[in-house]
Amino acid sequence: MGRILADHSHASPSTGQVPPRRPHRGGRARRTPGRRVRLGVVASLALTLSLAACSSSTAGTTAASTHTAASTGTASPGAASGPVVHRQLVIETGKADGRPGWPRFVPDGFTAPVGTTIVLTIVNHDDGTAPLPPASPWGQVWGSDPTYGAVSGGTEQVDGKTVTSIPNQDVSHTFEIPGLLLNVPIPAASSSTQPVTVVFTFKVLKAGTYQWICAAPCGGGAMGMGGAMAADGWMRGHVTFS
Ligand SMILES: [Cu+2]
Repeated sequence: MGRILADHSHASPSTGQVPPRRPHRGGRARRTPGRRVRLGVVASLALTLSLAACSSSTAGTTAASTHTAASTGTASPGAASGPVVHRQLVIETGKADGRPGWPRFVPDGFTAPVGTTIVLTIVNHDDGTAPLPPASPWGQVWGSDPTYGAVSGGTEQVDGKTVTSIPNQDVSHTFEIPGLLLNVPIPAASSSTQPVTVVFTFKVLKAGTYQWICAAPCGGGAMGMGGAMAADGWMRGHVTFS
């Protein structure tokens, strides 16, 4: 497993406290330099650490279908009432592009209407983990704080199962929008040929263009924050709500 530094992070959402926006990334997780951990070999020697990647070449798409959901009759602010749009992101591994160690989200962003229920599907083909520090809150699903402009139920579905968090050591990537205090943790695929699908439903109340980032140290370099983590179009990009 990678060596990990203490996370200079915020209070857990379970405390009920509203943490400030995340600190600069340099103060976050640290893992074994430039290496990712393959599932199934975690107990092996450190030399087994490798830049995990799969060979899938599945192209990402942004679905744009819109429909109106039937009224649920619930008062939940994240309930799928009113117009619904679907968006999809695919996490490819570097092997798909001949660049090991450069996983990326495809496409690297999307647009959606403000106030519309957004059903975001993220298909992860990466079977490697990039463990978060044990105290990191970014293994949890975030997105239910309207003061930040986003609301949802604080849950996601992983291959159809509803969860509120992913164990930090099992996180492969996250889709996080710091400006909206929104975070979608994504576990590793079970294999290079068996992707995992995460579905997150949310609604953005504040129009604007926001940067999204991956909170997991899945890139290269000593801190795992280089390479794909430091380049737009790979592990960070922008989304626009208008
Ligand atoms: Cu990542």
